[in-house]
Amino acid sequence: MILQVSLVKDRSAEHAMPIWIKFSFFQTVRLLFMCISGLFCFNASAQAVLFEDNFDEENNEIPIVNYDSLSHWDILSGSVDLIGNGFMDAYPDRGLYLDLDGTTREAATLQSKDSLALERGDILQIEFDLAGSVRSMPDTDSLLISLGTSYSELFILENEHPIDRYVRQVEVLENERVPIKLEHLGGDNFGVLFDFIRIERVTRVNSDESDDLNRAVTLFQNYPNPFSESTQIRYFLDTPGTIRIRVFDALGRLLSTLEEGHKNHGAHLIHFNRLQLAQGVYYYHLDFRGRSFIKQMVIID
Ligand SMILES: [Ca+2]
Ligand SMILES: [Ca+2]
Ligand SMILES: [Ca+2]
Repeated sequence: MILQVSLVKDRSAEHAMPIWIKFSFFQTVRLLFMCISGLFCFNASAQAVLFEDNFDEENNEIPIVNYDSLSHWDILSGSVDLIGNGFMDAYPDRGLYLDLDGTTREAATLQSKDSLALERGDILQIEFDLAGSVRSMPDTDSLLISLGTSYSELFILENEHPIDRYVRQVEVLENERVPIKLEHLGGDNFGVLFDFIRIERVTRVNSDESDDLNRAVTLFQNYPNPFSESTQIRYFLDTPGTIRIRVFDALGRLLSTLEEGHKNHGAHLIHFNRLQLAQGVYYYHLDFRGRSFIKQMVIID
């Protein structure tokens, strides 16, 4: 799996366009400009929201424990609590959201009712908001989020972890029709909190170009993985070129640049020492000709 990941600034809510009763000259020009730019957007890329949910409309906006009637999700196992709107509410400005561990001590596995049709070469932007269980007790919960073979990521969140927006961009490497899956690992009634999620097709890359680039670079899985002290990262270049290898944490913060500069073709090896990093999930990126090749590595104590 090759992930192309970048951290994108949060979007603020888009304002609804008012209906203009009377058009001034300025307003007409503005409207014309919006129409034209809309047309260009439509022609220039296959941008489309494939899935979006913020849970605010569930159950007539009334929070409830062990809620099993989600509009867009099937609960395959376990249970969820629909909280917010004043009920067990850690984030009062978010309407309703989910505690992915209901009150049955069985962590939930959810699957979107709709499957998304993904085509090889699509670039997807996946955004979601996630927090620790935010209760007055020490707790660590895990959540595996996946979308077929195109995307899979494990989050391990401490109780205190405040709600964050995670943004990932991934390239679809094969045609597939797949649901979004949320697999929570917990089982103590206090699960991770999950609110907004949106999956958008932002563009489609030229498959031939993508294949050429995929052939030019191979970034191997680090070994050993997981590791506690040090690991080795190998990569292979089919042609000489300028590369950069960097390590990021799960929030997309740059931790270290391991290598940067011109490299000959052939196999290369880097030793990476853990140093002061806490246990958790990290990413190493190899940048080459404007693309990032990304792999996940896990540090354990
Ligand atoms: Ca919400
Ligand atoms: Ca719960
Ligand atoms: Ca828990």
